[in-house]
Amino acid sequence: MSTYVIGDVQGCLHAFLELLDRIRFDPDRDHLWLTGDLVNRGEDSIGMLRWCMAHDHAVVAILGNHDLHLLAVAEGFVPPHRKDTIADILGAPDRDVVLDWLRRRPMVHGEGDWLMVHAGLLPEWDAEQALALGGELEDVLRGTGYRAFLRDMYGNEPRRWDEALSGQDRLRLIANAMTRMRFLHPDGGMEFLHKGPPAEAPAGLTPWYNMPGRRSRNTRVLFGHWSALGLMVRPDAVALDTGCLWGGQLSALRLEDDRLFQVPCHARRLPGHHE
Ligand SMILES: [Mn+2]
Repeated sequence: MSTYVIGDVQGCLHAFLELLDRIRFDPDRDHLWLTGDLVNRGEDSIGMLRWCMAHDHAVVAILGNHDLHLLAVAEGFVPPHRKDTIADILGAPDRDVVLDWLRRRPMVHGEGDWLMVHAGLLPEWDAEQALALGGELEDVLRGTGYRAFLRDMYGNEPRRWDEALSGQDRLRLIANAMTRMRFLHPDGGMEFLHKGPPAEAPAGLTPWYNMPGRRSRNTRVLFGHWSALGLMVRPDAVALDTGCLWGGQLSALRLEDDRLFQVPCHARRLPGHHE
């Protein structure tokens, strides 16, 4: 039995299946962790979701910002973006069952010393608190209040963690940190404008995983979302969005021995976008 974690697929089903072939993935024996953003921008988002549902027993897929965006578009709260490629899902005969499955995915997944989240963790959160906070949002998404959350999900405030936060502000902050964050200001406030590589960041911005005193530093945080960062394998943080969309690679890391597997992607998108 092996456990593989794969970075953001974003509907690139062809590359995903090629990578599974490469690692000789056996759904009866192996486990597959997906860092979120299953859909959007690639050629077959509905195919990716159907594959995950069909292999549910072997797959842990967490929610990313593109997945949450799809749910909000499907509810009619926001229009699709110009570059979205989710029409195949919205028009699918099985759309309701697929979207219902997606809505019930976890925000964060922890096992042993590993913790997987789409974007990152705020420095005040250790693994235990991150799992609890992710659970708060998961309960809402799986319950009757999910439409109210999706309707008010968009926005950058509040930017800093405060245990006293409640209601929609608390949920939006959890969602933003776990699915959108890259950089933090010195006061711990989230920055959402800069999406490029750390080396090109304006002065004063620090990648979330390098924040001094980060309480999750003894946990190996597995994440995606940051294609401009690319592959980063450290004891305390592993970044796996290697820009499949932008003509890069789709990457799998085998957790038992840190062996890396990659396949090239044949993207149809223009280079130079970081999302
Ligand atoms: Mn993302």
